[in-house]
Order: sequence, then structure tokens, then C-alpha cells
Amino acid sequence: MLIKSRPSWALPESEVTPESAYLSRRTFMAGALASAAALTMPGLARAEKGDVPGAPLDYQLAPEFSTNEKKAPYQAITTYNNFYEFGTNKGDPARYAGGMSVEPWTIEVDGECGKPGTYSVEDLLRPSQYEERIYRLRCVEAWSMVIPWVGVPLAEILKRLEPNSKAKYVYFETLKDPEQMPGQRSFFSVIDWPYREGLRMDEAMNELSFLAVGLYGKTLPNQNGAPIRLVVPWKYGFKSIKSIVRIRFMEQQPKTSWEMIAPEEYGFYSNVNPEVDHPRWSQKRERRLPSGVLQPNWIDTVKFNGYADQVAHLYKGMDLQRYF
Ligand SMILES: Nc1nc2c(c(=O)[nH]1)N[C@H]1C(S)=C(S)[C@@H](COP(=O)(O)O)O[C@H]1N2
Ligand SMILES: [Mo]
Repeated sequence: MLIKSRPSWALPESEVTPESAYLSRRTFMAGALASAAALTMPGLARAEKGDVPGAPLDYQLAPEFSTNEKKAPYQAITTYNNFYEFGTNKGDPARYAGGMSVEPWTIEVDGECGKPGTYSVEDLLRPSQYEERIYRLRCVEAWSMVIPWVGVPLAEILKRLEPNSKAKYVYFETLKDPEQMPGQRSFFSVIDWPYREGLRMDEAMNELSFLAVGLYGKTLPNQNGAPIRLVVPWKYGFKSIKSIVRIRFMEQQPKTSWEMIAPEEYGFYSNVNPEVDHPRWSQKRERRLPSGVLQPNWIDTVKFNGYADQVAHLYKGMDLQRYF
């Protein structure tokens, strides 16, 4: 930890965003306070579907892919976010992402595939039936939430783009638009924009990999990655890239944002794994949100975030201490 001292009211180190080590202490403390207040304030709405903003989506339940653990309230999912394009404090995305224009939205498809081109998000998704999947999301910072996403399996969309035999990886980029994204104008920013992520092809084709367009049955709010974002529930949350504008099929493993910033701390794979600690904190436990000062809700972290039955085979024979 580069933050050496903190007052007693500050949150535990696990609360710290990865980048906080690079940020000014003052910026960090303001954010920690705001986040703590947001999540412990009494009377926060437990939004029923009717109260949720956004356009209603037509979807089918996918109980075989859904946990029945208690869902985080809409309020928590949409006010405690990581979306560094809008700032590094947990409340910044809810505060500033509303200004991002998500219509029209196009996605550039390129690289090793038979159907490159510029697609509107509607065209890319049109033939698909939306599903609701209730997944656990485990952030590398050691907090987690249960989130009811609406969207389509990533494999379905990728197959339509006809990856060729050279396509060993798939790479994604988020919108880069400093005019709409104040975090991209920030002097403190450590990310070389755009935000980049990637998966090995077999990971991308796994039945759990998901492209979300909605939350609690309605279109995604901007702070959660509207209009379309990746959800990879067995990996740390930073793999689940938001507001996607590029999909590229690649032969070589792509460079991804967090790995570029600190390769000894954030690997390409980033599978949730309590046996591999982050160099600056333990990954053995996590705070299930919403939590409060009186109910910190610490629970044990489970390998592959509890999805080992579906994904462990992808890593057979791999040293997960080395390929973390
Ligand atoms: N483009 C972009 N995608 C991103 C991030 C980001 O800063 N920028 N943060 C990641 C991190 S660290 C997490 S934990 C999840 C949080 O998703 P949520 O805010 O919808 O819960 O988004 C991920 N996707
Ligand atoms: Mo995260």
C-alpha cells in the first residue's frame, strides 16, 4: 500500500481502488467517505422492477445460469461503480455518466473474422432473444454483488461474426471520448485510453460469458456500461469491460488496460482465486454489498467465483499462480 496512514473512520484497505495507490490521498479519502455514506444511508430504495429507470426489455429467465443468492438493490448496483472514464471515486460514474450519449451506438468489428464491419448495436443483437442471468460480480478490490443482468450469450454474437482459425483471442475497447468522459481528461489518470480488455477464444465462447444490455429488466444505466458491456462472472470485475465500441479477433494475446498499468498486480487471466493474493491485499475474503459499518458482510471468496463446474476445464494443466 502506498497509502501509509488513514484516520480511523476510513474504510479498510480492501475498499481501496487499485489505482488509489497512484492517486492523491485527498482524492481517495473523499471518495471513500462518499461511498461509505451512500451504502449505509438509511432508507435507500429497494427498487422493485417498476421503480427502475430505463426502457423495459423483453427477456426470458435463465435459472440454470442464475444464483438464488440475495440480489443487491438497484440503488447499490447503480451508485457504487468502477468506470474510470468518469472518475475514480465509486460515486463518480452515477454522477457523471448520464451525459454520455448512447444513441446511436456503433461497434467496429475487425481482425481475424469473416464478417468485419461497422455494426449498430441493434443490428448486432437483433436476432437474439434476451435472457436474464443473475450472476455474482467479484471485484479485484475484494467486494462483490449479486446482479440481475439482461443480455445475450457472448458466444452467440461472436459466432455470427465468423471468427477464422487464426482467431485465438477476442479483444474489446470502450468508447474514447474525453469530451463526454471527464475521467479521460483527468491529470491523475493512469489508464492509456481507451480501456481495453480481452479473453482467450475458448473463454469467450464459454456459456457463462455474457453481453449485458440491461439490469433489473430495463436498459442499462450509463454508469453500468450502457448500451452494451461484457460480463465474465468467474473473473475479477475489471475484465467485464463497459460501453464497448470495438470487437477484434486476434492471433496474439492482446494488451489489456490493467495489465498495462501494473502487470505484477493484474494478469491477463484474472480468474477469481482465493489462493492467489493480490500483492497488496488478500483475496481470500470479500465484502458482499450492500454492507455497512455494523454489518460488514465478509464472506469467503470461492475459486472461479463459484463457477468452477462451468470453467475449471479451461485452465487444466495451467499454473494459476503464474497465469494469474
Ligand atoms: N470501460 C471500463 N469498464 C470497466 C471499468 C472501467 O473503469 N472502465 N471498471 C471495471 C471494474 S474494476 C469493475 S469491478 C466493473 C464494475 O461494474 P459495475 O459498475 O457495473 O458493477 O466494471 C469493469 N468495467
Ligand atoms: Mo473491479
